[in-house]
Amino acid sequence: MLFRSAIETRVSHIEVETSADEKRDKLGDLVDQMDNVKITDTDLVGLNGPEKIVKHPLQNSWTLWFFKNDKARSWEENQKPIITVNTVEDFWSLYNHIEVASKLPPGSDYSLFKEGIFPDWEDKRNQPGGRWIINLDKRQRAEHLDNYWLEILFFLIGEHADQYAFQVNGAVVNVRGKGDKLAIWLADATHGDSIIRIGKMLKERLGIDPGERIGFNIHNEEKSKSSSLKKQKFYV
Ligand code: MGP
Repeated sequence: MLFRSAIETRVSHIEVETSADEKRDKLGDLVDQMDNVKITDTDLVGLNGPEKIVKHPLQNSWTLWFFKNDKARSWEENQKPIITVNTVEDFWSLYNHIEVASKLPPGSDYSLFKEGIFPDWEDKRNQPGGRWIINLDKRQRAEHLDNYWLEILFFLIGEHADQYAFQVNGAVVNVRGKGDKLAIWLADATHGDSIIRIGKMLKERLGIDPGERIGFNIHNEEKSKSSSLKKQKFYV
């Protein structure tokens, strides 16, 4: 929250929709609108010389992707990169301009991945990996979805996995009528220690009851097997 006010002094050339309905209708357009958006120092108004705000660099650059469930297109084609950010301020600027996950139409996803990683199982940096999954039932959306997603975003951009941060490729939120899903995607499914550590950190950060179990799926198994045969290799 520290950086919100600083960011709000900026003018952006992204149009901000006003009503929730309008936002929903225009989500497809949002992807197009944001296609060419670059958040730069020129977005700072009237701040020159010593007053100029110094942006706080993130350790990695992160790309936000939006998945729009368009049946006329392939799964891969429905994944659209929105923007890449590499400072705290640009992250907030982006976050403040987009709809929260709970307001997205069912079938949509947001993904935040390290720059250069496509948010799919096939990307060479995802292939050997897997994901920690948090399933929410329908009633949990209002209370948890947006908070959990924001906590996960902080976990990523703040490199909260510390010495295991090399494992963290990205995260996805799936907004679904049947129940939403959140996942943190890790790079290497053979690196048991770091997987368990990250799973525990995730549970703790989200305040998930220690008695509740979450599972880690290996991408290769998810790709090749029907959901009834999916195996979860790790639990915390
Ligand atoms: P989903 O969107 O991850 O979850 O996968 P959803 O909608 O809850 O469905 P469920 O099957 O988990 O209950 C839905 C479908 O999208 C998958 O069955 C795949 O067909 C496709 N899909 C999902 N992912 C993550 C990928 C991916 O990484 N690559 C490709 N090629 N298809 C994917």
